Amino acid sequence: MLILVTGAGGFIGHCLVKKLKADGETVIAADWKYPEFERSPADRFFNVDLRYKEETEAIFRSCGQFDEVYNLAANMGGMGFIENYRALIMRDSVLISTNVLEAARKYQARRFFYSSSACAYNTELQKDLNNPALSEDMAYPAMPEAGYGWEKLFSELLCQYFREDYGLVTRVARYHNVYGPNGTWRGGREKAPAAMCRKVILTASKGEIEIWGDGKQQRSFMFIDDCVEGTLKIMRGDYPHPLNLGSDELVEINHLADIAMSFEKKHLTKKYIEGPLGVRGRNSDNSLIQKVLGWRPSISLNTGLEKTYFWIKGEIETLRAQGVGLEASSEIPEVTDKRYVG
Ligand code: GKE
Repeated sequence: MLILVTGAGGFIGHCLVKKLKADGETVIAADWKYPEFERSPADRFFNVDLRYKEETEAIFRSCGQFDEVYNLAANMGGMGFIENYRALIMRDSVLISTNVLEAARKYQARRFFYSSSACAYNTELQKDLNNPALSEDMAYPAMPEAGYGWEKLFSELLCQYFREDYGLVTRVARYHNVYGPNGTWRGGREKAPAAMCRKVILTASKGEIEIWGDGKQQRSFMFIDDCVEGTLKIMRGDYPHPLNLGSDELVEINHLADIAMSFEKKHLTKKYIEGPLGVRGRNSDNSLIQKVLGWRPSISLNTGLEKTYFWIKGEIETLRAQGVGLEASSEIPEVTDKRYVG
């Protein structure tokens, strides 16, 4: 098949391209940046800015009719980023989502996939610890994560209306905090799993690591291989409405840090500091995806985090050998690239 993956310079997009190439597909990649850690195996890589209609359409004009379009492009990151750049994220991602969807319609793509997020869920339902897992109907009445979450809901609805009004076959997954090798692990856009690994790796035993908040926040974290496999399942299935794609293995951030420490038997103390917290508790209810697609994630947090930990450790050793200084503590990213604020 001829397949387009936007956001192919990002973590999940790049891993999806690798899987599709391994399956023997013809894969066109598009992003304003190349993958951070390794070369893209795509048959062609359009280094374009999908916020602009012309640049987006040029891909479709040049490649012809796609069998599948996966729109994973967005300006996003972990809480350190999405809490500090709401206008930027919402403006950029609404433009990207709209341009890619419209081009897919105009050039008659056979199927369209959009990566939504657990941040689309009503935050009022995520205020308690040991909270109920989020099922798909809990996005409305709407009160999603500020900025980022509203763009996700907007784009979900746009996919629904393009299906209803134009007959475009659209599929939507709500990703729940995806992590793994090749994921961003420093610079401020990283999410908690990579952040905990980096902090533990860069802190000598008996030292201390910083944790935002009280560490009692709860999340579930889905390993990248499960995310890629579930994405293909949803794209190629017949269920047209948004589906959770996440792990239902609930973990407290304090315990996430303990798991990271266990890999090299480090005993570090936790220093609780101010930071962007997001919701108090969030988990994925996987009963609907199991019912409609017979699918559930298969990689445990311990297994996935260990792979991630030692991959990050390898990256750190490579950078250290190049004389790059590295910080354990998290930073809030300074967005200086002019395209982001253009
Ligand atoms: N990133 C990060 N870095 N989070 C930390 C840190 C740290 O050093 N220390 C503690 N935390 C806490 C955060 O305060 C938050 O309560 C929890 O870990 C998870 O933060 P996160 O992984 O950055 O992001 P969230 O799960 O809150 O939200 C993310 O959800 C995804 C979908 O599930 C979003 O930022 C998006 O990346 C995405 O929509």
